[in-house]
This record gives sequence, C-alpha cells and structure tokens, in this order.
Amino acid sequence: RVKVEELLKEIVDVDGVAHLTLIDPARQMPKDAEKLVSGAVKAGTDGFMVGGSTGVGSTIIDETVLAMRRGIEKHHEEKPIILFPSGVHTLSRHADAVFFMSLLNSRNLDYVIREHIKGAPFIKQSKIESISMGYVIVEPGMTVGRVGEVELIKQDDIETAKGYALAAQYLGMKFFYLEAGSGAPTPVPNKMITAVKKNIDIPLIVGGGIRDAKTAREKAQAGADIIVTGTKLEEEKNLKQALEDIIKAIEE
Ligand code: 1GP
Repeated sequence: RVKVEELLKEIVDVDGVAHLTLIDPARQMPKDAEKLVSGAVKAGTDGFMVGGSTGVGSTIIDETVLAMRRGIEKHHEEKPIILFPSGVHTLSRHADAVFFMSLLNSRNLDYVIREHIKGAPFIKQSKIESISMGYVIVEPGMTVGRVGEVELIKQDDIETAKGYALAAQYLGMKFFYLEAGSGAPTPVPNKMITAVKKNIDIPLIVGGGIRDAKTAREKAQAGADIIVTGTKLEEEKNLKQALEDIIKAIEE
C-alpha cells in the first residue's frame, strides 16, 4: 500500500510543487476543522496533514480526522489525510496515511525512535499507509523546537542541513522535511533549500512561517517539492483567499 506516497510524488512530477494544509487538532473544534478543510479544498490544496506539538486526546484527533473527511467529501474530492504525529497518542485509524517521521535533530530519543516502537503495532493493525520521513527543525524552531528538545540547525548552517538530508535518504526515508516551526517569523532560508534539494533524490518538504504568496513562490523556486502551510493564515485575511494566492504562486 503506497497509494498516498505515489500520489504525492505524482503531483510533484506533474505540477512541479505540491501544497499540503496542516490542521492542528488543538486549535479548533472538529466542526471548525471541517470548515477550514472545506475552504482549503476549494482553494486547491493537494492534501492535508493533521497534527501539532501540544497534546490533545486521541478522541479529539479521531473526531477531527472524521470532520476533515466530511469537509473533503462535501466537494466530491479525494484528498489524502496524512497524520503528522508528535507521538503515539496522536494516531488515528481514520486517516489515509501517517508520516512515520523521526525528529532527527532531537536530543530526546522518544522523538527519534521510542514513540515509533510504541506506535508501530497500531499502524500495522489499522492498516493505514506508513510513509517514512526524516524531520529536522531549523531556527527559530518555535514550539516544536522547544517541545521536541531539538538541537536546532542554524539558519546559515547549510552543511549540517545537507548532512541530515542525505543521512535521511541513505536510511531509506521517502521524504525529507525542513521545518522552521509553526508561526516562525523567518522561514527556512532559500539558500538552504536550494543546497539541500541539489544534494538529495527524495522529495523535499518545507514548512513553518510561510504565510504569503511571495514567500511561497520563493521557497518553491528555491527547490521545495512540497510546501506546507498551517491555518494561522486565517488570521492574516480570509483563509481561502490566502491559500488560493499561495497555491497559485507555487504552481507558476
Ligand atoms: C508546521 O510547517 C508547518 O509544522 C506549518 O507552519 O503554521 O507557520 O504555516 P505554519
């Protein structure tokens, strides 16, 4: 079962760049998540990630995923819902896939491998697709940097970023994610994106602090294959309009 993985790679091949919308179940009630998802589908997003750094119960995760599904189906569309877990308690059998991700620059082994050992049997049992991903946090790191006990990659430390990316590829990971942290005032630098992209063959995901079309275009042109934006965009202006602008910009 490699359906979602293949779909993402196909979108990148055909469109050049894919866009994923991140829903944090801690930020809103499930019925509001449904509205956000519906707006993002209309805006043309390619799929959804669900997760966040602050803990909520598994019931909220399940209800949020089910609400997201309703928000997608309303438009008779098929957009994948991919878990973006911070630990074993944020898994849901209602998702299509899970980014089976290791926080490679964490000092806490729980986020590198131990939570995975606890979560793996659940993934096998629930039959959701598992997509291996290397995840690293770049300055400023924000909440995920703090909660994840991360040894942050400095914004100008391109060699370290390249090393992590290549190590992820050699470990057999299918995607590599450069994260500046949700709400980051400065996203992952363009130079770092370009250097990392040139050095690896697996798709490069970039997120954290990308909140307007100009920045999104820059990151795509620098070499990001998949751009992730959260829904704090909603505070900037109308979420659907903001997303439409971003998606249009990265597809140009
Ligand atoms: C967080 O990179 C994502 O994991 C999204 O960040 O909320 O800043 O868009 P934003």
